[in-house]
Amino acid sequence: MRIQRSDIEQHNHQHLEGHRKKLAFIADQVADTEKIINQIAAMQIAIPSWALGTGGTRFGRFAGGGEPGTLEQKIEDIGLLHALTGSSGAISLHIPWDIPKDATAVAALASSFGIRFDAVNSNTFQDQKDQKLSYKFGSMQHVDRHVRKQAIDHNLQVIEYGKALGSKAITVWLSDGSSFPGQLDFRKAFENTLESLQSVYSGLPSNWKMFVEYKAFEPNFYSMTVGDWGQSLLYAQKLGNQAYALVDLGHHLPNANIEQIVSLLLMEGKLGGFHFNDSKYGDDDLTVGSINPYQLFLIFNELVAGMDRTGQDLAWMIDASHNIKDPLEDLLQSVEAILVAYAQSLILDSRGLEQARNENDVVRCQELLQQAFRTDVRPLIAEARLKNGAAIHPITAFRTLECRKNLIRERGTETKATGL
Ligand code: PSV
Ligand code: MN
Repeated sequence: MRIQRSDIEQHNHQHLEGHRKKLAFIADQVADTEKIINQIAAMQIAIPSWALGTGGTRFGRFAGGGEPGTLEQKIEDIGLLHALTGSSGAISLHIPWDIPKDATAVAALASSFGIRFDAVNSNTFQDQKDQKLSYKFGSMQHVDRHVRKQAIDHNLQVIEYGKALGSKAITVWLSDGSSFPGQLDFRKAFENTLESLQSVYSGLPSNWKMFVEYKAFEPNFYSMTVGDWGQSLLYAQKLGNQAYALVDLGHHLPNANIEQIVSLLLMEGKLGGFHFNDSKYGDDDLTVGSINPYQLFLIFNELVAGMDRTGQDLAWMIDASHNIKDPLEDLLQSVEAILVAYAQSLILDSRGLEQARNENDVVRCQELLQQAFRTDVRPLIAEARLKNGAAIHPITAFRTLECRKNLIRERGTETKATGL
């Protein structure tokens, strides 16, 4: 399904008057609204190719119908999201779940929707059909060098797929680790992993980045070989200046201060990218901003402050896939939550905050933060969407245009997207 410009125009026409009133109200309270709206309009968030189908748990999966069965259909779905939001003009591929068979045709299709290819992701956390050696006991950390070699070759192959599509980064997330004490020599596991990553790093094109993503737990439950930001940073520092740590919100132990991690990684010039999601208990893969929007805002404050100071450019991606909502509506909510947190951090009186910090005026610090957090910035985001030719209210438009019904009509009810 392709959304027509006239559909969006009609939707916007219906909501314009209400929108203008709300915008005038916030423009009265916030300085520099024009600049902020432009910054919001420029923000692009990558959609992972594995989040377009219904997610599942190990207990079951309840498919909703009309899911994309091919990479081409996934690109069409992101095209739909991008037409509605104007902020999701990028896709992140997971290999081998989504191998582009004809790279030129796939790239042309994506560009017809205004979509570019973000980081490509490798997968050595599952065994694939016809794969020679198993990753049951790890991949890059493995005691057998043949398994390590297989994992390295896979990552080099992923880079090749990415090159053909115009990607400029590879994200390596390893499920390597151990589930029982005594199972693993931590030091050897680290050294093997580093050596394997070095082999991949040496195959990296000079204008590419490598993101080393960490996770504290799951699928291994005693130790993870890239288990926290310290280990990620250590690998990235040892690899070289094209390597960075990648932070995924759901990959921390409960109550970790993620905003502080972000701040320090940015200080070191070693934060490469971000995976957005939300969680209550673990890596729950919930919609961004659905549980803890204040944390998201605090993280964005650090991102914005750090990027302003260092001019670093980050890769933003949603990494959530759960099992209840329509996956496209879920992604629309996630994109909105990211933009809300971004906009709130842009309206923050950062000079005032600096002054209050220097005066140890803790009360004022909190007042300033919460003033920004409690401002309804949604009209600024809707205005940015208007500028981008997208919809004032994406979810309302998705429903009025009966997007899911159309997708089911085109693809049927018995569809299953590739992914976990
Ligand atoms: C692992 O939990 C992760 O966050 C990694 O980014 C994977 O690539 C992705 O989820 C999909 O399993
Ligand atoms: Mn992730």
